[in-house]
Amino acid sequence: MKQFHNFIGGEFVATARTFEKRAPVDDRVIGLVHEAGRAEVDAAVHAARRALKGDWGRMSVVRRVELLYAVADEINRRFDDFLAAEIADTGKPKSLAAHVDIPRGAANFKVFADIVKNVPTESFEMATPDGGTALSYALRSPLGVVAVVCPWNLPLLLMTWKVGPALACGNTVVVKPSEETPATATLLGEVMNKVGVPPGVYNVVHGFGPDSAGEFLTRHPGVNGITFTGETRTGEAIMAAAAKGVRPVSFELGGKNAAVVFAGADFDKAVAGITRSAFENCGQVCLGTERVYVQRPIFDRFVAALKASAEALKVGPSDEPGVTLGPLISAEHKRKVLSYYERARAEGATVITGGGVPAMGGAFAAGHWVEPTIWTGLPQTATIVREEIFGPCCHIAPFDTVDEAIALANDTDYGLATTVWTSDLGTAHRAAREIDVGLCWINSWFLRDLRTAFGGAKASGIGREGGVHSLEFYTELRNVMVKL
Ligand code: NAD
Ligand code: 6OD
Repeated sequence: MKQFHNFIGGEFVATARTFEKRAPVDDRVIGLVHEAGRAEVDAAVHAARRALKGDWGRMSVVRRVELLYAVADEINRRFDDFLAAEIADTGKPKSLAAHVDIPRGAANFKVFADIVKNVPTESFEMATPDGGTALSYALRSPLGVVAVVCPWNLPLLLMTWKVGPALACGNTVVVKPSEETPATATLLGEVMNKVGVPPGVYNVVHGFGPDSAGEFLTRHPGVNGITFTGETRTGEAIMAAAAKGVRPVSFELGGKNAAVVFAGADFDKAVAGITRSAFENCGQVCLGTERVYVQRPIFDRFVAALKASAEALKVGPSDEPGVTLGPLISAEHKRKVLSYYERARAEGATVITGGGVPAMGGAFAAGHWVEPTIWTGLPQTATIVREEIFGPCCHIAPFDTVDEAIALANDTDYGLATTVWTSDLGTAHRAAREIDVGLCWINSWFLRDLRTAFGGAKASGIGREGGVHSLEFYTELRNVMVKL
C-alpha cells in the first residue's frame, strides 16, 4: 500500500496515526496518509525557520532562481509520475491533468523566478529642510515562514501557484495539502531534495482542518503569514486563527459565478465556452459557472444547445479515450452535490438534463459519479442559485436588458469570476466594469497569463496573487532613507 509521509526538514516522516486515501473512480483504498500531529507541525515550522535563517535566507537571488528553474525542470522530467499521482488522487481525465495541472505545476516555478529576478524597487531623491539631499530606496524582504493551505480540485496547480512565488521571494513554506489529495505535494518533496533545495525550505504536513494539521499550522505562532485556497467558511476560521499575532492572509475562496450571454454573441462559441466553464473537472473549479443568464431572444435555443452539449460529454475513468468528465472527489462531496440536485427538484426546478447518477459498470460502480445537470425555472432566491455547489451543474435564466443582466450577475454574496459572451465591445466593457468580481473573461474562460492579478471580490477572497501582485503578499517592503 502506498504511504504518504510528511516532508519535514528534507526528510520523509511517518507518524503513528494514518488515514485512508480512496480513489474517486472506484472508492478503492489507494494509500495511507500519515497525519501530522502538533509535534510534526511544530517540527515543520521550526525546520522552515532554520532554513530561512540559514542557507536559503543567505542565498543570492540568482542562485535561488536557478534552483526554482531546476524544480520546474525536474517536475517536467518526472511528468508521468506527477500525472499518475494527480490522476489517482482526483480521478480527473488524463487529458485535463496532462494539459493543465502538471504543466502549470512546473510553470508556476519558472514564472515567479523570472518575476523576482527582474522586479525593480522604487527610489526617490528629495531635498531636505537644511538644504541638503536625501535618497530613499526600498528593499523587499521575505515575509518569513508561510503556511500554504490547499484544496483538492487542482492540487499541484494551486499549491505551486503559492509555493512558487513564496520561495521565489525568499520565504520558506509549510504546505498543508488537502486530506483528499496528498500525492503530488509529497512527490514534490522528492523533487526538492533531488535538485538541492536546502532542507526546511519546503515542508509538507498532512491531515485535516479543525483539530488537525490545518488548524495546528494556521495557529502556530512561528508562522508569519497564511495563504489559503478553499471554502469561504474555512477562510473565516483561518482568519480568526491569523488574528492572533495580526498575521497577514491571502485568500482565494468560493464562488457562485455567472455567465452572461447576449443575443448578438457568437452562439456556438458561447455554448462551447459554457460547456467548459460549467462542467470541466466535473464542475470542481472555483472559476466555474453555476449561474447562466441568457438574453431572451436566444434563450430557448441556448438551453437546447447546452443540453445537447452536456449530453455529449463522456463520463468515465481518467485514461479511457474520449472521456471529458471524471468523478467527484469523494463520497462525501457526491452526497453534497446530490443533495443540491434533490433540493433543486424540491424547489420546483425544471430538470433540462441529468439530475442523477450515471450507470457505471464493474468496479467503477462504486465511484463518485454524478450526471452533468442543467436546470431552468428557479427564482434568484432558490438554494441552488445562491449556494456554491462545486459540481457539474448550472441553472439558466433569461434576461432582457444589459442593466438586468448586470444586476442578476451581481445578486450573490460571492465575487470571484464572470464570463461575458457578446460581440458588442461597449456591452463587454460595461459588464467588465460593473459586475463585481476579481476576474472577468470576455468571450473566453480560464484563459490565464500568470503575470496578471488573480483573486476574488466580496466573499470570494482577500488580496490578489499573480505577477508582481504576489510580491505584495510574499514580501515586506522596507523603506530606507539616507541623508546624504
Ligand atoms: P476546504 O475549505 O474544505 O479545504 C481547503 C483546505 O483547508 C484543506 O486542506 C483543509 O484540510 C483545510 N482546512 C479545513 N478547515 C480548516 C481549518 N479550520 N483550519 C485550517 N485548515 C483547514 O476546501 P475544499 O473543499 O478543499 O475546496 C473546495 C473549495 O475551494 C470551494 O469552495 C472552491 O470554490 C474553493 N476554491 C477556491 C479557489 C479560488 O481560487 N478562489 C480555487 C480552488 C478552490
Ligand atoms: O490558474 C490559477 O492560477 C488559479 N489560481 C486557478 C484557480 C482555479 C480554481 O479552481
